[in-house]
Amino acid sequence: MSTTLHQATIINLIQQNSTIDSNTLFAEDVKTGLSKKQKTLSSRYFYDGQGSRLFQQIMELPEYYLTRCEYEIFTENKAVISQQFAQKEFFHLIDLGAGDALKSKILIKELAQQKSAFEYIPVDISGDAMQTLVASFRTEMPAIQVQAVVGEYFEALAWLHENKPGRKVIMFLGSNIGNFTLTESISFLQRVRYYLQPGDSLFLGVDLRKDPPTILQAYDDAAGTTAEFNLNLLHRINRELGGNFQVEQFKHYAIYNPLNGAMQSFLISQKDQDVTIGTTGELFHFSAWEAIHTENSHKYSLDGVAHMADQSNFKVETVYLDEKSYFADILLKAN
Ligand code: AVJ
Repeated sequence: MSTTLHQATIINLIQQNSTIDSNTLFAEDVKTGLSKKQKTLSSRYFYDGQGSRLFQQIMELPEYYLTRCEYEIFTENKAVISQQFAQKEFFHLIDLGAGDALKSKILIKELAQQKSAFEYIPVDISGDAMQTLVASFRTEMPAIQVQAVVGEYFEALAWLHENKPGRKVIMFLGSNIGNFTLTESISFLQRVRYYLQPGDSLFLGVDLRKDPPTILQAYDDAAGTTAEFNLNLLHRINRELGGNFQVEQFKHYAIYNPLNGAMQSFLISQKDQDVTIGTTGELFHFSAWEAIHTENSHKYSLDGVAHMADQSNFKVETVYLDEKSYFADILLKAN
């Protein structure tokens, strides 16, 4: 649905029937993950309505430094970053997983002040988030051209490839790349690179390696919000797939491995128990203290990022750091 009355419009790439499809996909992924010898559930399923609200709370926790560090980088460097983005010609500023776009708006305001010619294209799987974002642009910055896209990252990039030719700057912020394994993140970067021309850019946010307890506490906060966020995955299975998880019989557990920078989260069964999933009729057994692996949040070295860039045909142009060097936003140029 789009209208000429506004500069800010939304396109929905998710098919009408997708509630059924996405539920089936969720059920299948749950079945596959819980059937494994080492049980897993994908972190991509954290973000239902409740999970998204809990993640908003996580971003405000004193222990969760990531968001504040990236906000600092944007605030301190907005003039230079905007100049690097803008160059001469018109460009598309694509924000993968935009959410509330709190950090992106800092740059957008700066770009507008510098009178840059650009269109802002936030991409998110949450239609609600994109409605809210578009509405906020209509009131806060009505002059900015905004084309929100509701869909999966590569579905959106394929649509943009067809419909929005021209120079592109893609942002992938918040260390969202950290949920991928090293192999997955290189193939992600290669797929992103496919949609870019030489000279186009990728602005990548990554959480850096640091004193292990600092990292660990960010994923095991004192208030228990991260535990609630992790356990919500079981509540979601109960709600959407008719599961009968006794959620209080599971506990959140987080470890950091300084050898490979893998911050890992688990849900641990505190007793011997069976769980059935109503929609598929599947039964899963949990031994006492058996773990479900639910998330990786990788931490990087700058050399590691340079290696990933190398493997995906990007060149590291500029590295922006916060004062403590906890987090980096890295401008990569497509070769
Ligand atoms: C949204 C993937 C960047 O890994 O830090 C926060 C999600 N998980 N606390 C992260 C998350 C637990 C977050 N990302």
